Amino acid sequence: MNYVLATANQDKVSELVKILGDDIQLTARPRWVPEVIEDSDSLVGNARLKARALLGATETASLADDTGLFVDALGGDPGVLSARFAGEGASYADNVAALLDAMAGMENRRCEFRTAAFMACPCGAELWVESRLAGSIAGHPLGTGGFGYDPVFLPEGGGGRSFSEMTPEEKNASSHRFRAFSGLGILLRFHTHP
Ligand code: ITT
Repeated sequence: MNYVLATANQDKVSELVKILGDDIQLTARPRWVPEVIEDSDSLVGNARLKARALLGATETASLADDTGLFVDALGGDPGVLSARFAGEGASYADNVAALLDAMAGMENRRCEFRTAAFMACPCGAELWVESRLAGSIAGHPLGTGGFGYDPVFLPEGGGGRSFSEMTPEEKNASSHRFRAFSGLGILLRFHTHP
C-alpha cells in the first residue's frame, strides 16, 4: 500500500514510518503541491481539507493530520488554532509564552492534546481516527527536546516530566499522534484500495 503524506516535514515522515510499519509505504508531500488553508473549526475538518487537496493534486491515496492543544480552564483554547495562538506567524516560543500568560494564576491546569489522522482514497473512501492524550500545563517551560508546546505539556503517567524532558522514542511511543496513526493503521489494513 502506498500513501502520500500531507506534510513535507521529514521528521514527521520518519515518525509516521515507524508508527505505521514497513508494509505501508509513505511519500512526503511533493514540493509542487501547495499548502492548504486550514479554515475548518475542527481537527477532523482540517485533516480532511489537507487529505482531499493532496488526493486531488496527486491522484494517490493521501494521509493528513491535524493536532490541537485543548486547555480546560481556557474553554478549550488554543484548540484548532494552536499553531497561531500568539498570532499569525507566531513561533513555538511565542505560543508557549502566550499560553503561560493566559494561564497565570490558574490552578486548574488540565488539558489534552487531540490529533485527527485522515485518509482519502481515489476510490472515494475516507477513513479517520481522532485520539486524545490527557495531561496538564506546567508553570514554566521544562526541558529542551521536542517542539511546539512540548516544554509545558506534562502527559498523564509521565512522572511529572514534560514531553521536552523525554527522549523522542519515549514521547513518540505514547503521543497523541502515535495513538491516532496506530488506530488509522489498523483501518488502512482493512481497506483494499484500487
Ligand atoms: P502541518 O500541517 O504542516 O503538519 P501544523 O503546524 O499544522 O503543520 P499540527 O497540526 O501537527 O501541525 O500542529 C498544530 C500545532 O500544535 C503546532 O504548530 C504545534 O504548536 C502544536 N503541536 C502539534 N503536535 C505537537 C506535539 O507533538 N508536541 C507539541 N506541540 C505540538
